[in-house]
Amino acid sequence: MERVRVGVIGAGFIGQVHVEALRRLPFVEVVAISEKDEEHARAAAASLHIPKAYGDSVALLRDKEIDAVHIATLNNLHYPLAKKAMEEGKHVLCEKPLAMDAAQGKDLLETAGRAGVVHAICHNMRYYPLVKQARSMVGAGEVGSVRLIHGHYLQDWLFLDTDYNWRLISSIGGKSRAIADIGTHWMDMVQHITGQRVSAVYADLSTFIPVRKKPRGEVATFVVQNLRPDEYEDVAIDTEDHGTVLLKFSGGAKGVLIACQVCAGRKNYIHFEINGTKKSLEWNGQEPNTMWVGQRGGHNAEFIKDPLLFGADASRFAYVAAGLGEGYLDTFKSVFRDFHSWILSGKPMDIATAGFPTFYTGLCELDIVDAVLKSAKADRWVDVQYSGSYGQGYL
Ligand code: SOE
Repeated sequence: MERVRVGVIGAGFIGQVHVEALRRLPFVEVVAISEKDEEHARAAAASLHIPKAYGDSVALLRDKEIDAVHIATLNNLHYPLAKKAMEEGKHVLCEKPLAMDAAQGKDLLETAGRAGVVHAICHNMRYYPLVKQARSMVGAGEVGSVRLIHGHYLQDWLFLDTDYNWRLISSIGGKSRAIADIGTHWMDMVQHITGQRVSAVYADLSTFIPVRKKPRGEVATFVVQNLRPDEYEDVAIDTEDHGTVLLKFSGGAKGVLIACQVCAGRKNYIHFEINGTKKSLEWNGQEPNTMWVGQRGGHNAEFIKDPLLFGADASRFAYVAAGLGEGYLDTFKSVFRDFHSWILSGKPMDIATAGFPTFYTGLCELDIVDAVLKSAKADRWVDVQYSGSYGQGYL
């Protein structure tokens, strides 16, 4: 195989991000795109200059010219499309969350094993260069043993009751929203940095806006519409706007995550602070090219993203020199580079050494979300029951 030929399913906000990032990899070719019907598929293929358009995603999956597919659809389509894709022998990269619950996630992981395909979940946040550097510093012992892991993922795109999106509806987005949609990004990122797994949770979830105004027409992610009152219908919301989750980790660290999609002024504020027995690290995704390094008995420091100063295992995730900013879109290039390089290598899939987030990572995140929902309902600590058996390999 000289190049990986890719089909992208879904041309919404994130589907277009996938196409753009794939086009930045010289050994990948985007040959097809699919959408919910012929008209939308042709419009997407025309505007993105992609040779083939499919109004039926299963037809795309049957296209023999395609080696790998990216699933960038509504969450409730992830499971059936990923399963069908693997049955057609396609390698699969799926957007998060992997499926609607851990049972579906486990079935996808087992199907991938039987099909012998390469599989990945798009937890891109772990690919920010300074996040990789934080992992390198923790791994090298510079931070000491990690005591506390805390932070947020805050947004405001669902702040108003007229803000509407498919993620609000549990039958499409899944039983959990704030935690599954953005909280899992944070949890994947901090587990990746520290090598510690979430072992128990105590969650408090809130739906601050129980009834929302759904526009009668089409709605896209991060798009605001100002309509007349009669152009809306009231919809009861059954998913959380907010989650505060106390955390225990496998290496003894403690922590807390606040994930919320109705925080005025916070756009995509993913933030962590890690306090160890030697140093502390703090970083946020809205200013991704600097990291604060705190220490006792010395000056604190501001670490500017600089591949020349990075650990050997982190420098390949920075594409340009210090002072030249790298951001959200670059993280997709990096996770896709790892996934498609593995496909190109022809190596059999190996979850423990893949180095990129796999379906097993996605399954572990679903196990955590299941524990969060159980804890919020029971109002007590719940141990995470991991349903896969690959140990720590995914972190
Ligand atoms: C909406 O919250 C969303 O698009 C998430 O679904 C993405 O995973 C995140 O990267 C940006 O925000």
